[in-house]
Amino acid sequence: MFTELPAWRQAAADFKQDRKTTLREAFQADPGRAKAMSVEAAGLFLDFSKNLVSKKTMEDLFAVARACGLKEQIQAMFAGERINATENRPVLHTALRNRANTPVFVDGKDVMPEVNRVLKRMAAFSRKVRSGSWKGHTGKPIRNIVNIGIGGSDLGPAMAYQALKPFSDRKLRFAFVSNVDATHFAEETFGMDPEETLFIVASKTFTTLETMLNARTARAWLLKKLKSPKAVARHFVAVSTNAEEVAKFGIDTANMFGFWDWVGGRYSLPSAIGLPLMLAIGPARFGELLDGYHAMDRHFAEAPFERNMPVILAMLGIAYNNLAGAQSHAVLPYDQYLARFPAYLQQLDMESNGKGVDRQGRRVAYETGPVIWGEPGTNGQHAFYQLIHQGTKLIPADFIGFCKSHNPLGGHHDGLMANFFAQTEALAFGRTAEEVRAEGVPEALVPHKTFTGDRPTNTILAEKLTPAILGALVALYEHKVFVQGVVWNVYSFDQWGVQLGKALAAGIAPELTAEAKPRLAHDASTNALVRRYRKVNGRA
Ligand code: G6Q
Repeated sequence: MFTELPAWRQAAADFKQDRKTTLREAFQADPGRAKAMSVEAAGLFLDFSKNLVSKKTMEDLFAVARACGLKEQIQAMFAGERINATENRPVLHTALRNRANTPVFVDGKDVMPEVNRVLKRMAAFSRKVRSGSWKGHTGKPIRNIVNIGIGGSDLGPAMAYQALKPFSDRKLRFAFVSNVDATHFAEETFGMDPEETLFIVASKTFTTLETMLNARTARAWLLKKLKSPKAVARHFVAVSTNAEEVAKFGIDTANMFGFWDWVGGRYSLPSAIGLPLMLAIGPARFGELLDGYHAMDRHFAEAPFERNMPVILAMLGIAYNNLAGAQSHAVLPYDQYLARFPAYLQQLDMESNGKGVDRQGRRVAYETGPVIWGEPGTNGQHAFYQLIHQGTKLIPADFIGFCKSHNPLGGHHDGLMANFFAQTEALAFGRTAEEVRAEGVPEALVPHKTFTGDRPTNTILAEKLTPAILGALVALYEHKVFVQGVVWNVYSFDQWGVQLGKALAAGIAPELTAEAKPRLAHDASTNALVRRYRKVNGRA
């Protein structure tokens, strides 16, 4: 257990000591603090100096990482060892963007030729659709592309499509349908012409209830207008690891883009799951995204922990989580294109490290993954930042911003970034009662207008939001999550919690629709709710 390591005890003692010093004092005492506590990698600049830690505590935390065998575990992941032990699988999303093309072996077989082959097929298909040479059943080019998938088969491409919109072909309209609520399908496809619409059914297993139901609805929607079942071949492609189920659904496996069981759903954006993104931004830009991922992968694998961005973020998060009682972590992108980034990170982080037993199957005696949340700035400032500034909870936050905007209109970007810099400054240094008084504020209001400061933030700054920068950013968080999983000794690459919901819903579904009154054997609450639903729908 990491909590029993001498290095951890040292970190705990030093961190306690650090917290007696305010950030104002820490910055005053060390003019070199900002420089010393900043790193640069893969086009990202990270300033972590506004954290409640001294350089000594950081050293302790790196010693904890070392004592947990982090170096060896990083190597094991990149080398394709079966580190996803509960599913007996390697974890090789890094192979998907291994631009150096060095061999990566799974069971003695190099996976790179297959990875490259699928990328080539995706590129060829994307070129056809983008150029208009891929025609629909009635000979019209494709104008609408609808991705049907959920969780890992939705959040990545949906987030990245939005993030990289300035690079996308604006003649194509993209939609992402995930929810089993038919409203999602109905609203997203509203006004689309089936003759010009291509569906991508994205599902690793090709058995997920929501996705299969949406895919069947999509097929019916298409055939209602196009009549002939032959149309399906021109309007449906699949992204999956399960060729058998794809064929059963009626999609020609020639129109299937594969990936592998060593790609976790929430890590699958750089696999064929990224097909809608490639269709939007084109194969070359998609390649740049992979380059960005790869640059961060190499940084993570090679940089010493002291300069290693994912390791730094991970160990800071662990300090707040396990030594300061922080329950959540905010991600605040100052870029409207990254509006879905917090939601994407919610899955990445919470599904990976939201675990309550360790790798030995014992209930953990310490806190694991935090609640991840956030919204783009400046919107959040006018909503929930109040609590971050003056509330009683400690909420470490990542501020993500860019020096240049894709939409340099008027003074918007400078205005945005002024807020970006001002917020972390205010959070760190606050406003003392004396400062408030000096402004002539009446005494009764002084406590209300005082800001304690010492609210920790990381600032991640890049030149501009490009495909490569997005790749680096996603990889940064993937590896941060990995490091934390190592220290917390949990399995970050399974998600048994998702399976329970899938199984329970499958049991209740027939009870809702049965003609005859079903024998309900749930608890009293669930039984009553099911009965009420049946009654309102006119069922016995
Ligand atoms: C991700 C999870 C989960 C998964 C969805 C969709 O890591 O496993 O979010 O991606 O349940 O699964 P399919 O791709 O198999 O439909």
